[in-house]
Amino acid sequence: MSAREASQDAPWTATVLTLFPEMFPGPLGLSLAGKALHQGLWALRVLDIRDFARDKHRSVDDTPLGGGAGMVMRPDVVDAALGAAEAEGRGPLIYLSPRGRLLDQALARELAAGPGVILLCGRYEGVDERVLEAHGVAEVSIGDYVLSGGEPAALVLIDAVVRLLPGVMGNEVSPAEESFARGLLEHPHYTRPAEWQGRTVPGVLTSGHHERIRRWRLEQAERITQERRPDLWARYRREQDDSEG
Ligand code: 4FV
Repeated sequence: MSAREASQDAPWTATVLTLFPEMFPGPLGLSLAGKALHQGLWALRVLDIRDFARDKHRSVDDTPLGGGAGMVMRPDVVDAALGAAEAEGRGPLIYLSPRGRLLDQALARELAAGPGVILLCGRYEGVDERVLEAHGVAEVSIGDYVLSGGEPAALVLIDAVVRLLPGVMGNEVSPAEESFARGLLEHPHYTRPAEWQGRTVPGVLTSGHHERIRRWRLEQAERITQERRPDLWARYRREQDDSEG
């Protein structure tokens, strides 16, 4: 079997470059993602960036040119690590950073449709710009706030993608995925007991009338999206208008 054939039926693979390999798989080793990992429905490779340090002090960072606080990860060390990852990894090269494209359900679906991802986790103030340019690294952000490292963002991205992989969530599409697939926030959820602390559940949910239940849930998802995320609501309306032509 050729390398190409071997790679073809290899599972979706996350290759992670980090200074804290012990952070992985972490939460991805438990629950849905953990079970899927042990079933081989996806694979995780973790490379320690410090293993690519050259000097006897195994230093991976240096002071920022132009002055300023903090440290910057060295281009030569990150370059060597990226080279190794590209040799064995699969999928797009992604640097987790607040400058990146915001991770959303559409991007998670896009990445799940590919062979995997190679994730570069920064620390300190970040990585020397030249090595990002040299490798054409894409940037992805999980939100407009500053983390102490890219690792938590890598865990979030992998979790959002792995649950979309075939066989991971079984064939039932989760309501959450369904809502976001429609570009809406989720409708409220209820379970037994039907009365809790004097609080009842909307009658339609115990009516057994599936079409009414489906309509009620859509109305709720639309109402909540309009109230809480006018940006998503505007996009949803636009897509509706487009689909109605
Ligand atoms: C981040 C985010 C993030 C910036 C400097 C790591 C930190 C440090 N990554 N979405 N927000 N990264 O804050 O992805 O190196």
